[in-house]
Amino acid sequence: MEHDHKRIFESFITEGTYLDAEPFGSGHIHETFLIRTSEPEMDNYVLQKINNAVFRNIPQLQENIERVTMHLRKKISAIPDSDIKRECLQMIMCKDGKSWYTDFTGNFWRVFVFISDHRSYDIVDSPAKAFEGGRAIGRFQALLSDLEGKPLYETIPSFHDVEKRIAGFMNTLKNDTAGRASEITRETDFILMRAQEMKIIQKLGREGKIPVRITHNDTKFNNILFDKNDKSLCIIDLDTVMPGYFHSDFGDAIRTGANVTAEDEEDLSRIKMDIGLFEAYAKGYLQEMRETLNPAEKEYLAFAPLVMTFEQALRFLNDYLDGDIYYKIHREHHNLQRARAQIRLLESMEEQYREMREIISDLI
Ligand code: ADP
Ligand code: GN1
Ligand code: MG
Repeated sequence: MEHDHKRIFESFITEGTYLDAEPFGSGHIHETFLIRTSEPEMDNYVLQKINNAVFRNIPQLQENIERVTMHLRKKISAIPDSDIKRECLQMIMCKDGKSWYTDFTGNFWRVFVFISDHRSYDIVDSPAKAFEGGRAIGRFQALLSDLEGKPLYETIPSFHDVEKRIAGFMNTLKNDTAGRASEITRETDFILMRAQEMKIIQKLGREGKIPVRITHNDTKFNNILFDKNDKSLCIIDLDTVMPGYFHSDFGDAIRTGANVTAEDEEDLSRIKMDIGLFEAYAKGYLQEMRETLNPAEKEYLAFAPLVMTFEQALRFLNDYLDGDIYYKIHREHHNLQRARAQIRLLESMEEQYREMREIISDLI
């Protein structure tokens, strides 16, 4: 459906004159557009049609982001020489006083200031970038550790609850609504064989050994924006900032930032976790977070990428079984392809797990 981007954009309190809109970025969830303004000295903007099948409660989602960005803004602006415009995501209010706009067909829209002159990476090609990414995520977690007020809303309930995801997968498999279960028996066996061991972080969480923190929960490497010198600038995609375990952020950044290929690489023989990128990321992360992590968090840090890669394989496979209803897909069988790539990546991590553990224990 064609939307009137100009009219929607003009419902927000922006500066500059609408020039044009074009689809932007490679996110899997929202529809994102870059809005250019006519005046070169004015900001450009990002307009997003929020995926409300994924995020069911828009007021809560938006309230979380308002609180988080306000807190980050306060803290980052107090840092000497900070460039607040580019180091902190800025959401723009709508003329009716809310931070989102509802169009006449019931779609929800929001606007951010476009972070100018940034780089983002779907694949990381140097330890220096991995180190910077690690630092950025560590810093992000540290900055949010003293968010005041009530807990953030759980914008997607049980988002990284591996136990629930496994149970949900069994159910999807049984119902087999899209009639695809028989195509994926190898992948299903792979998942089920590992189901028990992947629950360990959650079990330690339940026992109170691993604490609930404020985490980003979607630290795909391309959600870290860099400047032109490849220094980390800003963490975006704040929809899932909520209570969680540090491991989810560490693990997901390794899953995406230490894989030498794309997340959906078709040639499985090319997929590998690069141990040098892992080490560089861990160094950056621990530089910021070494003092904060408790012993159990440290002990299970090296295992986190395996859990997150497992979870992602499971989620892609589950969506394939469901008939591709959650993630944007770009071709037939895309979710199956993605799941296979994650399975191969997990195997590569398993092959290198001893080394991963040694690296973390040397760094701690
Ligand atoms: P999704 O949840 O669909 O991944 P994101 O919020 O991550 O949505 O946005 C999708 C893409 O849009 C990002 O990967 C990034 O390239 C771009 N993007 C989002 N917000 C901004 C921003 N404020 N400035 C520049 N680029 C942005
Ligand atoms: C989605 O929004 P995006 O594209 O950064 C997803 C992540 C997955 C990722 C896999 C809210 O991330 O959890 O890990 O795709 N986000 C949501 O590519 O489900
Ligand atoms: Mg994103």
